[in-house]
Amino acid sequence: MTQDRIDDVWGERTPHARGTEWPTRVDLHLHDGVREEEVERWVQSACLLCSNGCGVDIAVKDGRMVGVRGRATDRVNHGRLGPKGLYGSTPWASSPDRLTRPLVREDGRLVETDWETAMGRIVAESTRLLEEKGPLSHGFYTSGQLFLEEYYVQAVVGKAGVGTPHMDGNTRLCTATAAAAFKESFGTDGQPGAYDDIEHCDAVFLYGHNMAETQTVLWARILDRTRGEDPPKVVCVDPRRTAVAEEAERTGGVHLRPRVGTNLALMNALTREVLENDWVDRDYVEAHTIGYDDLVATVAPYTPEEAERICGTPADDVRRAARIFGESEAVLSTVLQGFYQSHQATAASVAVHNLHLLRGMLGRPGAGVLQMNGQPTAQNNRETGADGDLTGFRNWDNPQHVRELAEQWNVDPMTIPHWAPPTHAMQIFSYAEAGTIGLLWISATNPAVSMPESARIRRILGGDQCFVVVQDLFLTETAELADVVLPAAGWGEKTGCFTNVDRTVHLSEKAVDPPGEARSDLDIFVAYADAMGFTDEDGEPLVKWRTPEEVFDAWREATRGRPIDYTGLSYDKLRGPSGIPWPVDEEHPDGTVRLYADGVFPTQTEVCETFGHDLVTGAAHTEEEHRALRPDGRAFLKGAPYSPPHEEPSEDFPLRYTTGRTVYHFHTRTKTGRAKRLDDAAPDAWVQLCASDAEARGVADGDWVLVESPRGSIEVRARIGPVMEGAVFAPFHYGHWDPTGLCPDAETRQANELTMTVWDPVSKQPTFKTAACQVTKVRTDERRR
Ligand SMILES: Nc1nc2c(c(=O)[nH]1)N[C@H]1C(S)=C(S)[C@@H](COP(=O)(O)OP(=O)(O)OC[C@H]3O[C@@H](n4cnc5c(=O)[nH]c(N)nc54)[C@H](O)[C@@H]3O)O[C@H]1N2
Ligand SMILES: Nc1nc2c(c(=O)[nH]1)N[C@H]1C(S)=C(S)[C@@H](COP(=O)(O)OP(=O)(O)OC[C@H]3O[C@@H](n4cnc5c(=O)[nH]c(N)nc54)[C@H](O)[C@@H]3O)O[C@H]1N2
Ligand code: SF4
Ligand SMILES: [Mo]
Repeated sequence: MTQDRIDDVWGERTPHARGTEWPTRVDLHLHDGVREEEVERWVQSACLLCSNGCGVDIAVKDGRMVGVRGRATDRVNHGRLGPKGLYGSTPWASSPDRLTRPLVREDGRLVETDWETAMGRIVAESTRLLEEKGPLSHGFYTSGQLFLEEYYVQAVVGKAGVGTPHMDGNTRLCTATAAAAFKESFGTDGQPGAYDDIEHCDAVFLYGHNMAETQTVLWARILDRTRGEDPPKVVCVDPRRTAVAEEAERTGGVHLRPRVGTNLALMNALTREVLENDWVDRDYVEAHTIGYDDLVATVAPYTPEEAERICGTPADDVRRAARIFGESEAVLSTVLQGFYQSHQATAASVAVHNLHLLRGMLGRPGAGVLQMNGQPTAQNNRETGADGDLTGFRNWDNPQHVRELAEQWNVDPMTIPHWAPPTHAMQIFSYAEAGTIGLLWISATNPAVSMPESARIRRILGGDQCFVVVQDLFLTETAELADVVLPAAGWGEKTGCFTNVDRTVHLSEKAVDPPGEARSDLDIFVAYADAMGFTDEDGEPLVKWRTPEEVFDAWREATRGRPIDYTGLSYDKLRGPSGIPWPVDEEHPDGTVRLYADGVFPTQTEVCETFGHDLVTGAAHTEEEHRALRPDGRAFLKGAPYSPPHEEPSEDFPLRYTTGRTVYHFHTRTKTGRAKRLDDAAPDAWVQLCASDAEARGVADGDWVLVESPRGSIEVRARIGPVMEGAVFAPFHYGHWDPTGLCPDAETRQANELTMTVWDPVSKQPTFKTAACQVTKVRTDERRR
């Protein structure tokens, strides 16, 4: 049976009562013309098109992936799949424009070559730069979409082979704030809550998270509660009236509409209300937290009326939302890009932790926080340290942690960069711009479309000051600018593990061979390490592993005794009916559903992943300062005053520009743009503005408009919709790649032409959700003429 997940995004309801199990519903889709009985093999995996991590089986026929089926037994999705998972998981793989051979730049043009030539050029450039300039000449910019094993090898190669601190992922654009917020509040990264909390909560708060479009299966899970007996109330914090906001209104919850860029003022007001009404679990706060008095003082000025003045959100709505939080027994909070990609990102996300700590709502059924991830494997990048962090949630500022890794890898601790914080992605691009990074290796990400201020990024990638390697499935907007392009094997064409938002680890098995000469990212990084001759202290190869499973087994050892313990997991164990949530060790052989059930947090000075930061300035605290606070397993309550965004509306740019997603596309569309059903559903870019802002500009629905910011402009169609007055929303999926060739303005539609190069002081996550813009009508929609 094939479902329609284009018009019916969440599928049919399977409502159920609080505390009962989420029913199973199996979703299946096969390519046109393929019947179920023709499928030769079903291969175990999990969906790679968002962080939800739905369990799937891949259908194989004649050596090709021909569809997917949700895994009924998986704890994450109980069989369900959403539109991207169903229709977008497999068609790209057999697309005729896959990269099948390496490319190198000759006389300004990219030409096909063999692996020896392509890798030879990289190794020659790398060797020359290491000899002439040392390790700081190298930068690695990776992904949230590779497998755990691939990141781990990349981390080892970067840290112990090359020895560069310039390593990060597009996770910086994605979930750096989730990691930073966990570290500031709880000591290390690691998701406290679990999806199962949906079955037990009596309220769900979604902060800057359009879950209905971005984790559709998780949203279906919430709908099955809100449409069942004893439903939870939903509270939505979003300047747009999304499907989440509608559900908030329907369930008697609240839709809080903060002005774009004012989250922290709203959070401070919610916190103040909880304190004022004494909805505080005093015993919990006393036993398990520090920082209460400072927090009380910080939020004191933020009355609901003050929030209304700053955020434009009615004071009574703030009161109602705070009451729901204060009077519920079990609240589940989810946080995502409306918070993470705004200025003051870490402070606003930490404020969500504060609310839960004040109410003692962590670690028990229904009471949990999900600082969401976005990309399917963002978590693993953070775990392995391919984002620059020290592997296994270790602290780069703790010499003992560095020694542990050096022992693990059998290298001198001094080869592992730890003299300064790891370089974040935005800084890596600045170094590449200046040419101090002379070799930038980009894997599984398309920064020419996804990084802020596109014109600048194109200049950096296309210039002569830096040698750019791009490893991808397709000749993306980024690959077009590279010096060497390496053809990679994708999901289903290689084996590896990855971990979703609620720490559930899945094994994804190879189903088919990659096309042509494409190789797995793991094989490519191993080949580079071998060719460079990186060795350990005994002169043995630094990277000793050849198969994903060998890497996984080595990785397990690197996590032993850390909060993220994988030692009880193995490929065999992961071949069971469901993914398994870490930590998995001798004490918890079947995994751990919730962290911090005992109220003990990994904040001890010897254990924590960071000594903490000032949330306003980002200034790092020292070990001595941390020790003096004696956190000793207690969580930090941390507050910060609100400050306005970097760019406020002005006479020339009177509107607030914010960006995000649509349900039918994943990022720069390299997969979903090659799935006909999805591409047909959303073939071209647009901006959303409200009726009054449109009317003031003489703009009707469907008209072509020019959207300008101080950094650039785009020409797209206008959609009039329920976005807050004064705000303009643009999806960021559309670069100049235009699969149908039907989009008249494909060259001028990229949302990031307008965004700015600024970032949060703590997480260093760039700000995609605040800028100023103007909208003017260009021409009437030709379809209406
Ligand atoms: N369909 C689809 N699903 C995806 C993805 C995709 O590309 N497409 N990508 C995946 C990835 S990597 C990620 S990171 C997630 C992202 O998932 P989300 O964070 O849910 O998606 P966004 O659309 O980026 O932003 C969420 C909401 O933030 C709101 N917002 C904008 N400005 C503000 C503000 O100032 N304050 C508040 N409170 N809200 C604001 C927007 O109106 C938007 O509805 O989605 C994942 N899932
Ligand atoms: N304005 C604005 N900009 C944003 C955002 C926003 O909300 N607004 N969101 C940001 C966020 S949260 C994210 S996550 C980023 C996403 O931005 P990108 O990371 O640029 O997005 P993708 O299009 O997913 O790029 C992944 C690339 O990896 C390739 N790929 C897939 N699988 C593999 C593999 O196994 N191996 C290799 N080598 N390549 C592979 C794909 O073909 C694709 O080119 O965008 C960010 N940019
Ligand atoms: S919710 Fe995410 S993981 Fe699940 S099917 Fe949809 S895209 Fe895939
Ligand atoms: Mo993301």
